[in-house]
Amino acid sequence: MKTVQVKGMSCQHCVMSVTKALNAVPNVKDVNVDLGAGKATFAEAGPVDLEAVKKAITDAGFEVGA
Ligand SMILES: [Cu+2]
Repeated sequence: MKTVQVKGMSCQHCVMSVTKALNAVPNVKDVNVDLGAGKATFAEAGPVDLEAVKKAITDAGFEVGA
């Protein structure tokens, strides 16, 4: 599992947006977004481009933490 910090989520709608964005990235699966912790975890079905993950999150209107 990979974990990325997601900043800017405030409600369940944000969770859905981030989940949807991550699911659209190739080889990302089993996405789980934790609103309270401000984190998203996912499994990899193959090589996952982390830049694509970051772009998906920022394109959805959120920030990726370090
Ligand atoms: Cu929200």
